[in-house]
Amino acid sequence: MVDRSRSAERIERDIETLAGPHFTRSSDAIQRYAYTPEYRRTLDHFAGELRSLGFEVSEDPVGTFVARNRPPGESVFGIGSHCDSNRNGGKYDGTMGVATAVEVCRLNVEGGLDLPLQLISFLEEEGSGFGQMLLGSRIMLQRVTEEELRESFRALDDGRSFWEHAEEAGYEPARWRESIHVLDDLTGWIEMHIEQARVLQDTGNRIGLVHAIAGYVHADVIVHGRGDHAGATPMDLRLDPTTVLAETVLELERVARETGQGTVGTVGEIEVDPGLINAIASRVRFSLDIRGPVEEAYRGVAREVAAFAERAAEARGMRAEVRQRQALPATPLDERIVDALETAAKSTGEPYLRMHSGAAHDTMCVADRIPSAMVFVPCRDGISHHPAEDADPADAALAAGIILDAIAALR
Ligand code: HGY
Ligand code: MN
Ligand code: MN
Repeated sequence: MVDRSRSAERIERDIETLAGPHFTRSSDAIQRYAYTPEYRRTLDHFAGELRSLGFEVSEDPVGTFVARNRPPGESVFGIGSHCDSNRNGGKYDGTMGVATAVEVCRLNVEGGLDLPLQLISFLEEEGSGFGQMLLGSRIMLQRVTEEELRESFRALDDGRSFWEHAEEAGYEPARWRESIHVLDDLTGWIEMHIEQARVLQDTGNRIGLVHAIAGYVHADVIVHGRGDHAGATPMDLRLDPTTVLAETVLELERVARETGQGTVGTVGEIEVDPGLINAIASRVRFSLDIRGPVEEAYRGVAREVAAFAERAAEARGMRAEVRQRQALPATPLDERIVDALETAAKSTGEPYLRMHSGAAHDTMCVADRIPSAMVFVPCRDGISHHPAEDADPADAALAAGIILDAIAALR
């Protein structure tokens, strides 16, 4: 029988350590991302924990973290998540999943099970470094192009390319295609993560067994207007691109609601040039994040809203460009692994729920090649991508025991 209170203490210790000043670039939120000292220290923290358990630690050609307790070529079961953060992140998104995977590795040793395991912590799941969500797992699954890595993907901090930053950090981006070999020996994959919504909390469940993950479209809309004086320019002589932004935000809300089927739409990034109180904008750029569990539903909303923005700009004598940043399909997960997790959850007597994930996860990429599933734990009031994010290490300890039992049963 797993001593869950000891597991909860160890998971909490890792989370609280990694919430310290050496592991975040901001004192107001958790902020760490690829090729920064804070992220390097986070990986080094997990490397130390895993080496003490006899794991061999390495990184793929661009920096995805890998640790395994078997030599290459031997089958292993994959566990992990990501430990980079949203730029306005909380302590638990991603990091609790990696800390729980490390706890699974500890229990595997202490319980004398010695199950073959490989822990992975994916680079840039949040996209906080280069604006490209799930970048490490998309690279691994060859869902990017070399041109994007060399040219288009640019650092939010200094505009330099991903390639340049990866080389400067000592990695070999030219070998990015070899990243796929991290998956070579995997017989399955389970990622543990906080739910990032409030379904588990509001239904009184401690564990979510995730059988599908919503797909998404990420795009940018750039509207070109004419920068004029805010005071001297009469209303009927203006080409003000912020009017198209305003109309499109409301149209996105209307179409997403009307479409339903779990479809959601968000405008999270807004840039106004020059962004001055007394100057009409010459250009605005805003992001579109459109997701849902039903592919044709959310992709339909993305098409409709893009066409709306172009028409709305033209009707006002301006031009709108819509550029897709990336898109990943809605992803069903592996029923056999979900069933094994359900059997393990049932044996604990604790309340659990089968559900889909509205948030994106690296598991969407891994599932393309490897039978995969996810385990959720509640986070308070569903708050996430915010420093007020809060979750209970006791739930993570429960998840660790369930994951270990499921892996043992799947052998
Ligand atoms: O935005 C997401 O779905 C993930 O948390 N990066
Ligand atoms: Mn996450
Ligand atoms: Mn996130």
